[in-house]
Amino acid sequence: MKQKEARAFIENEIKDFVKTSPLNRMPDNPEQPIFDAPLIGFASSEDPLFTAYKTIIAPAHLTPHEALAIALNKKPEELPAKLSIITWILPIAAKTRQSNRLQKEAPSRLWANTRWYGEQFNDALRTHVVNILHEKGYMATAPAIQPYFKTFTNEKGPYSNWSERHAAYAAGLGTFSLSDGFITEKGIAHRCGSVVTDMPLSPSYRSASTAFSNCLYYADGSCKRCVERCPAGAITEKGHDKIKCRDYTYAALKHLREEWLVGNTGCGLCQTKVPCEFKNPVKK
Ligand code: B12
Ligand code: SF4
Ligand code: SF4
Repeated sequence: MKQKEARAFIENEIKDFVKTSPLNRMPDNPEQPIFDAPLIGFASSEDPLFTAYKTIIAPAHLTPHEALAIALNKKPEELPAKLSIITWILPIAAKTRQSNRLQKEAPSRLWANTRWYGEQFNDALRTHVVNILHEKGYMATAPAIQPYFKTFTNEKGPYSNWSERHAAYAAGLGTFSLSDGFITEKGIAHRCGSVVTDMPLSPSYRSASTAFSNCLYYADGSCKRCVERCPAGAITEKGHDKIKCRDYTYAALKHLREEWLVGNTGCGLCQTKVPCEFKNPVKK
């Protein structure tokens, strides 16, 4: 398969799965999708960013070669020199975003369902992409659902050994922001995922001039709407305090997890009722 055809094949498979999977539906309303049509991008393991992430994130952050090698019980040098990273953005449906705009202290029920059931769908999509690559005879892994996937804590707060947003940044799908969220052409209210494979796929073009250029605050010092939206006081002009955010979402919202029977409600008030909610606010 030529690289252009291979990209189209992967894109169609992901779009189709998002459109047709019964898991991409709210549990109490099968008519209501959790996520809209995805954005899809491709990155190359040859991109020096993946080594830079060992400094930008932490030494424990895996390169694509490490992530695939551990999954296959091989050494990184036993794999082909060039690997591809497939990444996707799942924009959160309008009805859910609108319900969260009304919230001031805690997420809406639809947002919490998106965090919990939407991530189960995202896991199913990761598995689906790995399976179709295996069927075509390629190696593949979704690092975020591997047993080796871990979340650590340092003085700045939690981080993981495979950051989905940093993979999406490498694939040109968006940039980071004052609130820490990842702003794409479909905005900041989304969930994302990725797969590493040896299928040859040409990388997408990364047009952003910096890792923060889609955020109005970094573009011209304006906006800061996410600062006002955060009930935990976790966002300031200095950025996002991950410890305050984590403590708020886990400790202060415990009663909602119990009431709604979900393992995590998320929060996302900083991702709704803000200019970057469903579009790139810097784009003219
Ligand atoms: C740990 C974790 C958390 C922690 C810490 C979040 C964090 N910012 O790291 C806590 C519990 C606080 C958290 C909260 C939330 N989370 Co969370 N979380 C994760 C997890 C599991 C790992 C994140 C990670 O490894 N981060 C690594 C650290 C270092 O990243 P960072 O601090 O954001 O990175 C900064 C630096 O790298 C910096 N930087 C500095 N210099 C440079 C230079 C370059 C070149 C680059 C590229 C970057 C860069 O830019 C970044 C932004 O400041 C991911 C899932 C995954 N496996 O990726 C989800 C994930 C990040 N969470 C997600 C979501 C949605 C949330 C919440 C909205 C909760 C909810 N569902 O309602 C909040 C939002 C918090 C916020 N304001 O961003 C989504 C993010 C999607 C998005 N729209 O951005 C993810 C990707 C899950 C998913 N599969 O979709 N989360
Ligand atoms: S609300 Fe404004 S300042 Fe905050 S992340 Fe979005 S664009 Fe940036
Ligand atoms: S930074 Fe954390 S606590 Fe604050 S609004 Fe965003 S998700 Fe909620």
